[in-house]
Amino acid sequence: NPIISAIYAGVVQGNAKQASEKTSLAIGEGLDAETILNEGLIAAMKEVGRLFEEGEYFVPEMLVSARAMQSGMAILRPVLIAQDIRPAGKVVIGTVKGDLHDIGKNLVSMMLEGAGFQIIDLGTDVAPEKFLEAIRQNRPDIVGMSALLTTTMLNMSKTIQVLKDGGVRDGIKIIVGGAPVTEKYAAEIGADGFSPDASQAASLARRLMG
Ligand code: B1M
Repeated sequence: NPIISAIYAGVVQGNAKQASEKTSLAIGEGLDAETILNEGLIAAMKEVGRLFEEGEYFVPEMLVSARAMQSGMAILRPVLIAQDIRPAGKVVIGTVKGDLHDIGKNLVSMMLEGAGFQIIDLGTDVAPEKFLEAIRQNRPDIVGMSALLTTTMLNMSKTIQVLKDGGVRDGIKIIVGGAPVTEKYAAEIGADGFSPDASQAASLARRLMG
């Protein structure tokens, strides 16, 4: 379908106007919302992830594409909600306590949204108790933690302990990332997954959903 192709191209090229206008057009033409989502927006973000992993796209290109995807999502979301189309899963995400860096976390959120997940973003400087409360309230499938400082990285481990003590650890999958975080550290603190970048975080989340 040429309209779906135009949505796809709008997102891959980072053209937010094209992505949102063509999404409106597709809805107006009566195209299926799930098709617009899966073959337009999500397929395009998958391609953006691939281009990033191949080194053709860098963080700025990925951010611009993610914004284009979000502008299409903003138009499609009410239609999806009205049709009760289920998201791929629910994710609670935040940057851990003491840490104010949020560019990487936002990028991860956008890639997860691009992969069809519903995102509850707790922001930065998120205390372990705040993660716990958000999990109790929202019942997510996945909890994501980001840290950019070697000092705040330790709060990932503290948060996992608080989630264990709060009795919610077993019902969720925990994924972690951020510049100082490694696969080895993730395993040490008992996280379920680590991803070095936003694009692989989306494929990791899909894998963890089974
Ligand atoms: Co800060 N800072 N900073 N900083 N800052 C670093 C991290 C630092 C490495 C710079 C340096 O000294 N070379 C250094 C940390 C040293 C260390 O701990 N080893 C540092 C420092 C020291 C500080 C302050 C302490 C400086 C000071 O005040 N003395 C201070 C701390 C504030 C605080 O948090 N309490 C501070 C402040 C700031 C700014 C506010 C000025 C600003 C943040 C603005 C913002 O985020 N809104 C800032 C910035 C911009 C940086 C650098 C330059 C860039 C970080 C960034 O956004 N990268 C950074 C240097 C660097 O990393 N080269 C630095 C781009 C982003 C897309 O990458 O965040 O790595 P990243 O995310 C990636 C992956 O890591 C991964 O996917 C993302 C996309 O591919 N990922 C995940 C991230 N989270 C994930 C979660 C996942 C999965 C993957 O699952 C849930």
